[in-house]
Amino acid sequence: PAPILRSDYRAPDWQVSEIALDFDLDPARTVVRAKLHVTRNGDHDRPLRLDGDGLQPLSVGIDGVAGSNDRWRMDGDALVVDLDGKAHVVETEVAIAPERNTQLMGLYASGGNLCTQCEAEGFRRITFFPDRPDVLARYSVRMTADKARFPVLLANGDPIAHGDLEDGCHWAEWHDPFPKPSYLFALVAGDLVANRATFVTASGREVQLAIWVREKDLAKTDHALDALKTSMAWDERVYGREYDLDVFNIVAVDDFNFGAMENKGLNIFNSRYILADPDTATDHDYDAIAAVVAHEYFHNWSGNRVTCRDWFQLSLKEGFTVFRDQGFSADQGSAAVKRIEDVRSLRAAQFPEDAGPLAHPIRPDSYLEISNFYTATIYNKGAEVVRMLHTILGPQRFRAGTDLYFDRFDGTAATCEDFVASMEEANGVDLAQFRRWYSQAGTPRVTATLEHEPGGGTATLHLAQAVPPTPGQPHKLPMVLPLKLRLFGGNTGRPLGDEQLVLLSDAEATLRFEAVTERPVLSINRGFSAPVIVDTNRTPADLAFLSGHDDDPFARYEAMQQLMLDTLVASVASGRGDHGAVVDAVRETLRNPELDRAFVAEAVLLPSDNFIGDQLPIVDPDAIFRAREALRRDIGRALERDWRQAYEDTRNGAFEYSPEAKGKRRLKTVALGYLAASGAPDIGELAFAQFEQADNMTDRQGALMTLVNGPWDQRVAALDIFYNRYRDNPLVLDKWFSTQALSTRDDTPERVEELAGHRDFTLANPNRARALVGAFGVNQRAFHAADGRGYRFFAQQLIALDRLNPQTAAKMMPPLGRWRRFDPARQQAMRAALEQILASPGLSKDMLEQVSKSLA
Ligand code: HT7
Ligand code: ZN
Repeated sequence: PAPILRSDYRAPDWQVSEIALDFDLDPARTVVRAKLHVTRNGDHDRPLRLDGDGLQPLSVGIDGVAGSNDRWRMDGDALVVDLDGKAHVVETEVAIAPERNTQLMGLYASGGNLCTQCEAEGFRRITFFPDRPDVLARYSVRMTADKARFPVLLANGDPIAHGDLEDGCHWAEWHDPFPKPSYLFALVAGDLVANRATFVTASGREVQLAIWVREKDLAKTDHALDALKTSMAWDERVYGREYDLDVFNIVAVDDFNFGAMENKGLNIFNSRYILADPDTATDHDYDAIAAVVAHEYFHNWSGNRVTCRDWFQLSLKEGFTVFRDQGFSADQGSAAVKRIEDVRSLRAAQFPEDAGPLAHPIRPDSYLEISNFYTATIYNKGAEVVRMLHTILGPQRFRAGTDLYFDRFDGTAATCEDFVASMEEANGVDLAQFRRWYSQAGTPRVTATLEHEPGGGTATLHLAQAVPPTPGQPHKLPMVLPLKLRLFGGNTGRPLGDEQLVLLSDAEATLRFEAVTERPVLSINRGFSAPVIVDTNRTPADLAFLSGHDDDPFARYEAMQQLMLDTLVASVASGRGDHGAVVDAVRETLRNPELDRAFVAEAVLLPSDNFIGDQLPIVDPDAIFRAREALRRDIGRALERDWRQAYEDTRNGAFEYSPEAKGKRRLKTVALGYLAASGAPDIGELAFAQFEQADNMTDRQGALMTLVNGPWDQRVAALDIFYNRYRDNPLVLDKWFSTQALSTRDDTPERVEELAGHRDFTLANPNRARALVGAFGVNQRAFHAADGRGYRFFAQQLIALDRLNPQTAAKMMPPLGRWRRFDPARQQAMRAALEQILASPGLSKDMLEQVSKSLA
């Protein structure tokens, strides 16, 4: 298949002002009738081309005349209609089978209910339509279904009317007054109950909120509903954005390719991001639920009211909305810890993507399959780019820019360029060079060298930047890098001057600091002000000093991470490690009573195996594991009393979901992990007791993880107890699978193969597939087992999954594509696995793109 190019964009030939959809809903055979009011866009004689995917028209009508077959034809999957006037009405009828839809795109069945997923190109699996985001239409929807089976019928917008029919069926009509692209269309038919609330907007509009789930899950929806109300108020306060319909519905489904979907007025969620109670959801789950509820809600403005002109502009809505949800979460608890978590996930997912065969700019130039571009680069690096604008402009000017953007582009399909131009125009600034962030892929690397003559009064900071080559982009130009920095006196610990924001825009720059009378220590990229890698000439002593004294919590965390990383990289190379500096720094942080427990837990955690591997020219998973375990053991042993103390101090009373209680639980799990690493003989028992006595999932899963990574016999009992207790709860059963797939034990590859044959394992449910196969792919040591069995297993699973659900399969593939980073034997085995996937019959376009780019 030929790639789609950004440079080929052309405005649509036809616009659709209105569409009326009529669904006769049945899982086996749903009939869809669509009536489109189309108008010719510009002066041309091209026919109307309606996208379809696997559809056959049962009938086509033009301007009320049925069956005029000489005026339409199929061109591949598309329906092409010859029209001679300026405006016409085109009617189509198709039949689809939701229960056979394993791709989970279009209209499909989940848990006995029917729901839709249309982003990016799923609407064309429901009806013929110009399925592109710059065609905005007003939608009216009528649904008819068996009333006993599907008592609830929901669609976008506001409910208009409903009624019963004589044959046991009922119907409902919905109308969405806001013109929208087809990717925001949604309907749900099901046996559902609602948790309801009312929200009154700043201008006094009363909005009926409802979260729809199956009856058994109703008690688990309060947290999501609270998060929704908090998000609505936050968007009014921080961005001046109000909700605009009378109802806002959320539906949770168990089978979903992604986290959630922002369909206008009818968000559809993976149940994982809605359902929570203390017994089944961890603190991390609770936080993720609030973040995803907020994210989807915020899309009502950044995505729905202002949408994207084409899919190359995806980061316009996703990067901006992630930035918005990160701001929301930061305001709900510790902003510093939130920033640390966000940077940790950027480094875990986006940095490797930017350094590998699938690297792309946040505004890509081409794609084969757009679903492959819902990436950490588009989302998380996209958010970092928006954050840099916020940093450079400051909060007020940034807000002036977003106000202008929302006002000017409301009701339209915009581009990344429109967003940047709004920032420029609202603030009278020139962002010409900044635009390179949209076009250049790769993580910039900054070298910062601080020099100071002992006894002299001047310090000099040399900064240099380089953006590495990425596929299709061998040469790069310098970027604009907003670097927050500050100097501290290495003897007194005093700050030497204020924090500065330096905009590094040339390849090199030199800064001078006067009146520096003591040896300065550099704190740089504070708050992770630019998404870059920074190499400095700081000594281990400098890093240890900053880890205890920097006044920027992120920089403090970062100094500790760098110290740990430098130590680990040195021990991977030499096979031996000098762990004293890290142990001392961890002790100091752990014993500091001023620090928030959540921060301490993040700061003392070692970098992951994967992140250590990312620092090395050739990844040796076993050497990395050994070095990391040795450091963990030494930190555990040297500070055993401190860990026991921290563990005791963080024992809390009854479960409470507050930032403080969460911080304590986090530190408790980290302390237990270090105690386990210390080799202390009682840890199996301690962990098992925590596992059994826990009144919440964070503590229970924390203990299970410790047991599953270790040698203790209690591991087997705990896994059995966990399984039997939660076998009917799919979300918790996912944790049972993923905890084992992430285990650091030697026998993990065998165990994972065994689990793939477990009666509860299925590739048909994306959460389950991700829990086992996806988690295994990021378990560096197990996945890269020297005998290559991890690769063979992974390839087999991906091939099988690709037949069912290409999107989910293709998204899990990247760990296999990083073969260039490994030794020749692993390279060969990984390539063989990729070739095997490529040769499998009927491979999807999704997988073809990922695998062939990875082999290129
Ligand atoms: N905008 C939504 C993207 C999405 C999606 C993409 C491809 C396939 C399935 C999907 N489900 C949802 C989610 C979001 O970013 O808010
Ligand atoms: Zn989004």
